[in-house]
Amino acid sequence: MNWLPPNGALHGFAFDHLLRWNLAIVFWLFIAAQALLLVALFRRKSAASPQRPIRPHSPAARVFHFLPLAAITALYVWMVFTSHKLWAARREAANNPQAVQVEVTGVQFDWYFRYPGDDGIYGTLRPDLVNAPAGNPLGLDPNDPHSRDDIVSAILVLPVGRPVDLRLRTQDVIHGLFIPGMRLKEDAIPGMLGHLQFTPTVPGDYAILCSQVCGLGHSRMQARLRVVSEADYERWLAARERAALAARGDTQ
Ligand SMILES: [Cu+2]
Repeated sequence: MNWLPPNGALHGFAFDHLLRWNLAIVFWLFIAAQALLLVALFRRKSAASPQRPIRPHSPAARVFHFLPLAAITALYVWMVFTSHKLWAARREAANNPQAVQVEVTGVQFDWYFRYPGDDGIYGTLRPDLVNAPAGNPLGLDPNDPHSRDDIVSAILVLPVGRPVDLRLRTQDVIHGLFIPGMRLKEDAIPGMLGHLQFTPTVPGDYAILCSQVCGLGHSRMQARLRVVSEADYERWLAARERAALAARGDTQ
């Protein structure tokens, strides 16, 4: 039974493996708990007859009762540590200079993706300049030289096989960046910058959703991730860069 969407990320195999283990463990624990409940129910019924009064538990029985509890505790501790390792690897900023830098902004009800351009530095954003109909949905400051080459896109394009560092922010309420095909899910919190690191390994198109109910248009807050070859990525980036500079009246 495979009901997970196709995986396109390097860490996805470990993620799916852990998810299946966790589901299998809780499934069998559930079955065992229900079976024990039924056994106890029927045994109590027959044991509690007036001829056979219920005996207090012996010390040996107490130890026997403690053992399954200790086993389950150990199991849950193992589940916490293994999943935390995987979780932390996606979020601890590693400052990898090879990583493709993209800033993701959630806005009711769109996702915007900003590439820092040739200088590799994100330009200043000013909330008072935010104006989506005029082509400046993030409020790029035209007076900041670092903003000049920034590229703002409605689609996330990434090269295959290269590590990616997503910087996550929101312009209004809490949004949840959810890319099922990349096994990524992280909230964008007002006033905070989040980080997500991963490596796409399979070219193709992937859905980007919002996993937090962020308002009336929440269900249509969707975007696309397109994973392409390194050459196609460079071509796309150069074309967008030229378009961005032309739009800002700068042809350098
Ligand atoms: Cu949202």
